[in-house]
Amino acid sequence: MLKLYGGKRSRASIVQWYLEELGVPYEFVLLDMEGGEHRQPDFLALNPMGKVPTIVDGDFKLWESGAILLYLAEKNGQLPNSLEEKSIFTQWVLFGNSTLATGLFVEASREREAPKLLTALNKIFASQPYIMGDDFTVADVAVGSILAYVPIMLKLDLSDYPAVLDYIKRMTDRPAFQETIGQR
Ligand SMILES: N[C@@H](CCC(=O)N[C@@H](CS)C(=O)NCC(=O)O)C(=O)O
Repeated sequence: MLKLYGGKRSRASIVQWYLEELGVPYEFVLLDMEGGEHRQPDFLALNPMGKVPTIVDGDFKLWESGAILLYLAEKNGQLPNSLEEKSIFTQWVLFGNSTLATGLFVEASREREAPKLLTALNKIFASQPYIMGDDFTVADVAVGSILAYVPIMLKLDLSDYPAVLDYIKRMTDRPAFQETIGQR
């Protein structure tokens, strides 16, 4: 069975959310990160960076939440075949993990970046329910998890972005979200 390594409050919940969405069986290996279990040789053999999430699927080891999400999507038949269409999913997953996460969570650039990113996202969600259109996809896990962390972790007023707020509610209402990130 696929093993997902994570800490009590860690980005492993993002991967766990998607595993629940997919209905893929997995074992959650809870590391004692406060006790430094992620810096021990056994775990560093799986991820030399000593970070979670990390998965082990059979003999295959993978880390970085975005790479894991895309792996799971492809393995479970959730990605299109064409290079161009697939790359759009990669674009959104990388956007969520890098541009959006940095723009919202790095204090030094938040004031400058957040309005630009949220305005663009608001425009998208004003005309469609999910990142890729009418269907929930792995792109929503990557982007939706970062947006859903805003009310949990930041005191950022989103009232100028009503479509983003509606989107966050659509994400957080999902049973698989509530069973995972929602438990934080
Ligand atoms: N970009 C990475 C970030 C991974 C990351 O920083 N994880 C944190 C937990 S949320 C961690 O393992 N921190 C332990 C450490 O840095 O020692 C991802 O999305 O997987």
